[in-house]
Amino acid sequence: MKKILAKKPLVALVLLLALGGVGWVSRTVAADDDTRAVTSTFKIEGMTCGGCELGVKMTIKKLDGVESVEASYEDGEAEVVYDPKTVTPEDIIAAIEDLGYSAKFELPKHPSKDGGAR
Ligand SMILES: [Cu+2]
Repeated sequence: MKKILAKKPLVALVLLLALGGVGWVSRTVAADDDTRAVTSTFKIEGMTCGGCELGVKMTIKKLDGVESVEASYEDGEAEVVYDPKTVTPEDIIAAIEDLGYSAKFELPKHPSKDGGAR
């Protein structure tokens, strides 16, 4: 009796992990299909130290649809990877301006090879 009880949760766990793995794979594939993350550079004026940089980074990262952010106060810019269907460059600029910096969207020099014309 004790043995069966001990075995069952293990089976359930293995099953759960297997199902979870399959779910994860299909979700990842689906995400590749219908989300197009883009990378944009924003020119930011007013950042003077690593604290500013961090503040900008954290603020942008909190926005829905933002995948990752790199900010540099020395370069006065932030590079943001985001899903344009969820968040727009305008939203990102507004968030930066809310912090008291001025920001503008820098048009990509090289249009992405797929979807550039859309
Ligand atoms: Cu600062």
